[in-house]
This record gives sequence, C-alpha cells and structure tokens, in this order.
Amino acid sequence: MEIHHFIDSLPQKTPIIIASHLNIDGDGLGSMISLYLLLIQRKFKPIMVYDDSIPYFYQFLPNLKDIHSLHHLKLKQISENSVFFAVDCSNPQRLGRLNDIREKCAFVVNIDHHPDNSLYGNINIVDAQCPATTILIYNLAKKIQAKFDSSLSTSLLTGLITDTGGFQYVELNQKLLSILEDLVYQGASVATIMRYAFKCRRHSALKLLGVALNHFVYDFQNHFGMTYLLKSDFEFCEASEEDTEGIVDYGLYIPGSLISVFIREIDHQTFKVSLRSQDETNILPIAHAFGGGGHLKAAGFKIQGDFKTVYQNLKEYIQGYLSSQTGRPHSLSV
Ligand SMILES: [Mn+2]
Repeated sequence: MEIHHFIDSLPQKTPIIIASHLNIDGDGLGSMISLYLLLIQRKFKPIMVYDDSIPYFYQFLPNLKDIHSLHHLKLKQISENSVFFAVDCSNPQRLGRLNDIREKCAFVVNIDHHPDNSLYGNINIVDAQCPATTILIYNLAKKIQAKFDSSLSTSLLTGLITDTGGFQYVELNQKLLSILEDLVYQGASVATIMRYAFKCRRHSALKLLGVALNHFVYDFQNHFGMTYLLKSDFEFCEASEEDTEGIVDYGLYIPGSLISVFIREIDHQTFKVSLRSQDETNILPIAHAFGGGGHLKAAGFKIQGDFKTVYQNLKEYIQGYLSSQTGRPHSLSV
C-alpha cells in the first residue's frame, strides 16, 4: 500500500507514535518533526517520543517542545491499534528502549534511507538513493498536497543539509536544487540551519576537538586518519558524548585521506567507532564486519576490549581493507 493511501485510510482517533534512532541527528529530528506537522495538518494527534537528550545545537528547530521523553510517555497513550512511525532508523535496535513500544503497536511504518535497513515495518518506505529521510517525507508532503510553511520547510531542509554535510557529501544536482529552492521559497533559512548545525559548539566541545586533533595519526600510505578520545579526555574537558559531533570529519581534511576513524570510550572498555570516507571509498563493509551499520560513507559500530588492542586491531583491519581495494581512485598526495 502506498503511504499516502495508508494515511488516508487511518481513522482520525488512531494513536500515532513517531520515533527515530538513538544519538539523534538533524535528519532524525527533521524527519520526526516534519512528519508530525503533516499528520497534525491531517487532524491526527501524533506523539513524538525520544529516548535520550536532544543536542543543544538543534534548538532552532520548530516544535521541539512537542517531543516527549520516553520517561513522560504514558503507557495508556499506546493501544493495540497504535501506529508506530520509525523515521531515519535502519533497524529496531537503533530505537533503543523505544523498541518495546514499537512491539506493542499494531502497525509499523518504516521510513528511511540507510542501505542496510532491515525492512522491519508493515510498510517500508526505504530508498538508499535518497540523501536524507526528510526528502522521503518531502515527497509524501507533496503527494498529500500539504500546506508548506516555515516550520515544515525548516525541519525538512535541516535533514537534507545535515545528512549531506551542507551539500559536501552529495552533489547538489538539479533535483535537490529544485527541492532546496522550494523549501527556501516556503520559508526555510539555509544560513540559520548551516550556522546551528555546523558552527554552534559550546566550549567543552571545542576543547574536546582540540584533544582529538592532537590524537590524530595519519597513515599516508594507506590514506586514512585515526583519532580517539578516552574517558579521561571527556573528564578533562568536562565534555559529553554530545560534544563529539563533527570530530570524525577532520580525518578527511588531510589531502589524500580516504577514510577517517574516530574511537571514543563511552563506558569502561566500551568504545564507539565512527567511520567516514570520501572519493567513492565505501566503509559500510568495515562497519558490518564489526557488527555495526550506516551509510556507504558514514557508518559506525561499538566494540569492547582494552583500548590498545581495540586501536591496534582496528588500524590493522583498515590497513588490510584499504590495501585490498582495487581501482582505488586517484587522490591528492601530501
Ligand atoms: Mn539520515
């Protein structure tokens, strides 16, 4: 069934939950809020729910106050005829504790653009070619002839701008340009989104970035950069996980770098690893090899062990992976 027909078929009293992935980003938030606004236009009373804190630099987004923490969600708000919309979330595990709520709902709609989406919904709108989940919501908005205003346009454009790194990871082609033009015309501000998403960082985040930059090591022969942050670094900078946003990108700044690796200790001997790549280098197989997931050029996973072993094993794995890649595109040498 097509999604807009499904929405048309829902009785207006249907309890609707909208959720996204843990460690939420601009696309997850933008998708939740834009879908929420669309459903409100259709006279539904959806509930947005999230299982963590929302990064402070997304405070410019509309309707944030309507996102409930899991803690405040009353179980009576969920019934057996509830519909659960999961947006920008590749698999149910990434919902965190919200997965328990998904299991209680009668029907699940999965709207996403991750290539490794596990198609866990009763309806799956999954398009890995799409640069952001908010573009799928934009298409839906057009289909149901939604009324665009600055709130809807801002939430939609935030997903596109943040997931493309401000149009650095995908080419701004004619199709995206016409969507961009439409959203700007309807009231979204590119400058505001760019500024908050990429250039609004508190002092603890800047201090943490300084430490991470000092820890960067580059393997020029194999074209990758690697850095880390330990618990002690977070304590020294009085920083939290939220302050790590964007750090991994710096490994790609060095001319010739194809992969960036960022390891951080999130618990004793538990590490989160972020991977980024450029120039057609696909890092998703690396994330899959370690039990993680993501996109071709942005992926991650968790790993346990003592730091030195984790670091060394990962370094050797990536060296092996890169040297096994044939036809590696020519890149600048340092
Ligand atoms: Mn996304």
